[in-house]
Amino acid sequence: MSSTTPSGTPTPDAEAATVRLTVGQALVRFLAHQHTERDGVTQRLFAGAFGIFGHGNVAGFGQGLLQAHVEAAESGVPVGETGPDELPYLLARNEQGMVHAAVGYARTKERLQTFACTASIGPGSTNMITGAALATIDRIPVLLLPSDVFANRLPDPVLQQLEHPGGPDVTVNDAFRPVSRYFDRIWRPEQLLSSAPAAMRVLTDPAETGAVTLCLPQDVQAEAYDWPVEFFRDRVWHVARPVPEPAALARAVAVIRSAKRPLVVAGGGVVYSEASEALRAFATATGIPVADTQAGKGAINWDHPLAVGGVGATGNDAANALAATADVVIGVGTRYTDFTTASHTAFRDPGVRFVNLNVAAFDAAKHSAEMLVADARAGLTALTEALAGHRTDEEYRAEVTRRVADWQEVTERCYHLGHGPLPAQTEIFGALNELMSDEDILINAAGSMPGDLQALWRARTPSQYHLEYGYSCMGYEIPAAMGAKLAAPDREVVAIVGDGTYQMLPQELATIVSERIKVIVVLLQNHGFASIGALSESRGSQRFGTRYQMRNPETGLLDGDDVPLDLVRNAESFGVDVLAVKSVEDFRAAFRTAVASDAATLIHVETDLQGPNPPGSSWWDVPVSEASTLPSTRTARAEYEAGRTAQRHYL
Ligand SMILES: Cc1ncc(C[n+]2csc(CCOP(=O)(O)OP(=O)(O)O)c2C)c(N)n1
Ligand SMILES: [Mg+2]
Repeated sequence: MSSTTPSGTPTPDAEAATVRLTVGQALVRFLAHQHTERDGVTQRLFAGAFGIFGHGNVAGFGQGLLQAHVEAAESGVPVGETGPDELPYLLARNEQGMVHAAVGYARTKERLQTFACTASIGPGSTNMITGAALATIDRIPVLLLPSDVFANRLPDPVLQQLEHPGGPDVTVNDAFRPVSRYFDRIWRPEQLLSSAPAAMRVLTDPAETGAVTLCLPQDVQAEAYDWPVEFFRDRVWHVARPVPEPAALARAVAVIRSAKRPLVVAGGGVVYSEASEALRAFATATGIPVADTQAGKGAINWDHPLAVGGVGATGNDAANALAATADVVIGVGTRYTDFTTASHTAFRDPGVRFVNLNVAAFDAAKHSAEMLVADARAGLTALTEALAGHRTDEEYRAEVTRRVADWQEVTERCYHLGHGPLPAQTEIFGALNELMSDEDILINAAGSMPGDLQALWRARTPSQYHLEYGYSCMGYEIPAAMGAKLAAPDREVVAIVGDGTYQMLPQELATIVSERIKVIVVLLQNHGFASIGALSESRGSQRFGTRYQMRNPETGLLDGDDVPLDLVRNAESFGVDVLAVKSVEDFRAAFRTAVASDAATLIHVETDLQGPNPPGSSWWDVPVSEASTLPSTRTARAEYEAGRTAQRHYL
């Protein structure tokens, strides 16, 4: 029996009312009615659905998307607006890319809004696994809807079905389990009634969020059921700001008060919690310097008197010198990756202790810390209050000022090297830093860029610096820029990609063109892997296999001529405007042209493969072969063993 309006609004006899819809139709309607609320602002949880159709979803979830759209249009919803039961659909080009786009969107929205991603069964679905891992590692909410094999098993084995001889309920989608924070398979329609709300709870929980996966068998997607209309009522998920437990706060305060050389390490949690103001207030009041991680850069503006910049393996000398001698490290919203801890060599004071403020107990407990489980903003505000009157020594603060000033000189030099004949990429970053406005968004994930940016980028706002460095996934940048621009249409979104990254996942440029999304892509063309090439050389592997060269018939190796790949024409073929430059001055002009344009532009800039990169003072644990016939490897192994002696546990 159906007794609802098309929007799912309950009628007076709502208790008993049901509406007959397929699982695909029901899920679309359910998702359209989910909202988040934080600090009094309520918004839809799902801005839409990215998708690529195949036989697994075209007639199920896909039909649900279409029907909702047609019904909205028929009920008078104008073109370009979204009906109350509807999810706008965006056709992506690669399933991995569409998950990255959803992550880019959700991150720009501070995890309060996201996209659903629908994929066909088999390869369409497993293409999303890399994106799922990235989302879960980076703690960003995305809803993944991989299609799955028939629940009724009648036509088995269907196209693209894995047959596990000892387990007919095992499908390729089980590979999502370890990379999802919530995973379920909807074998029967009514399972959605409990599983869909459970999935929403995980998506909107700041401590648990990540990839949430609901596998949808293709026959079940098309199966009808009489749903209680209550299932489709507007729901609001209140995104919590847990406050610290008073006893835990007192313990944390006691440790901080005992410190002579405290240092804050600000991570992504500060940004997601919109705690920048609280962080600045904490630093200003206590005189405690603040270093940042890749996800936390910009949480404090670079020119705040107590901001010391990036810490760790790719950090700067100032932050690393302070880390090396800190007696109390206050980690706020950080998960302490090896880049932050320089593989457990950054914090060297023999008695160093940690106070970790984190919404996730899992992260708060790291390094035997005094745990302060709370929202970053609530926790920082409480700490500032409880520490009233407490301040670091003037001498320590003077040292901070001096070290930061020294590093800013290095930054200036790296920004204006005058390197030739091709520019160093640090000069391009200098130009970008100057040309981009405070609210514009810079996106990057992999290659030699993240290290340089972590050391050099002067982030003025928390939203300006969008580095995906949890999974450091080549190919994230272009689709993520698309997602970020959808989330922030009034800001310039600039994706920086290497030539290697570009070749891995350029396809969403086609989506960018078809959706008329104006992004700027800066392609740093250096004909190989500057990052892994330098790493290879430093670890004794002689840059083997890290340049794009033809196989040489004389040596049998990839050391022939440069591969005649033309990325300018390649990018043009997608329909984006392309500007090719070879100097910093021309780059500046090209960037201004790109900003002035309404269309997506890719700036192709030739840069020097060999850098130079900013000077590094830190260490990263990348094991070198213990036995080798190559002298370069043996030398590197000896250096590696020497480096390891600085590694320690924090027990
Ligand atoms: C999907 C993926 N595969 C492999 C890697 C390992 N990796 C890190 S950087 C890099 C090379 C990147 O080359 P490019 O994009 O040209 O940047 P460059 O190093 O030249 O700055 C590789 C292969 C990765 N991070 N992600
Ligand atoms: Mg390169």
